[in-house]
Amino acid sequence: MKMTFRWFGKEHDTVSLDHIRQIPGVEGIVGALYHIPVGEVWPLDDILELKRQVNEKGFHLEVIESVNVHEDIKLGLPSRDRYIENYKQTIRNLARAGVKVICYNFMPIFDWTRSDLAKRRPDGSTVLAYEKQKIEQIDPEEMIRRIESGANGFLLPGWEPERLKTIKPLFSLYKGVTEDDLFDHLRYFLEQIVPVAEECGVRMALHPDDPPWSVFGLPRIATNKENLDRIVHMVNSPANGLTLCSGSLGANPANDVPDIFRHFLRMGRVPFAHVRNVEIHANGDFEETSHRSCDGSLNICEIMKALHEADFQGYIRPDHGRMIWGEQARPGYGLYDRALGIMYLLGIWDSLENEKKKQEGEKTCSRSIQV
Ligand code: DNO
Repeated sequence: MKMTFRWFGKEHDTVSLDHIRQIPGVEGIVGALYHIPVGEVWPLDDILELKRQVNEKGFHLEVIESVNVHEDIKLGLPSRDRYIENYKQTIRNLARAGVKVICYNFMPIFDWTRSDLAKRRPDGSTVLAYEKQKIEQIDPEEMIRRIESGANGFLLPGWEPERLKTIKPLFSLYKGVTEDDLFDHLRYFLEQIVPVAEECGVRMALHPDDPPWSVFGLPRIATNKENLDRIVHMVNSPANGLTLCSGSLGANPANDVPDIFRHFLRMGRVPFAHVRNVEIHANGDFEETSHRSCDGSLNICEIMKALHEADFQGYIRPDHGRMIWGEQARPGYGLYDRALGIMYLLGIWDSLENEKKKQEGEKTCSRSIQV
């Protein structure tokens, strides 16, 4: 397991690489080029510059989150081919810079969706939260305004203003696009990009939809075990992988997250994992919590156990953290609670490793006695 930390770059993050260096166990930075419009090729020089900054502080840059997919590809428009060619070139450029995993998602128009970016928890921390009723009552444009005004002046990943300017025409383009259409459009995309990823030694890692259900009437497909299974079978290659995100999948209590992890880990399709906790309320609303199992609805210990049992060699990162200790940062992406999250995840991992070593030690011991 290789521990990583998401970083938004010198100009866009309150957290510095020097801060991240002081979190025990972090080996790599999960980065992206935020100045390249969706659909355009990521220039090699810009990637190399990011890599230089990250390497200079002793980290690797082997995971990218995300190379976003142009809406024309998700919509299956004839213009998609040009964007797919660009995507292939971005994969090649990233591979030349040593990138091994590319995280992406296939959610129409919106990335992750929340009704509240700073809901107060009983301990005084604030967290990202989702209330169905609030989402149902607002129109998508109002939603964007709220997200923008609650973002503490930061650009939120997946909510880039230039992409969202086109929201109204996009909604009409999605009218009539069904889940099966979206599966077809994803298949078309994967059939073209996975061979390129294979050739370059890169693994694609689809992020599940967050939350894992339809919002604003738009189709969503990366929502549960069955659909993810359908997706990994569309192109049978280890390069067609998943970013298993416990918090996204776990927002639906029907998703048995440890079971989903075990299933896809057994198949060897999990190059990247996001681990965080959510508290699900009786009416289906949810809010994010600390990473600790007893603070939320997910059994994080069991999820880590699934990774450990599979001898997980991929990349992992703590996911969103609460805003604590007066920190002012991009919602979900402060330093403090994500650092606490890492210590929790590593604590579980280390104790599992310790047990394993003890058992192996005992085995070796008893074997040598028998001999
Ligand atoms: C939110 C993130 C997502 C994720 C993308 C991956 O904080 O988990 O924005 O990066 O969905 O493509």
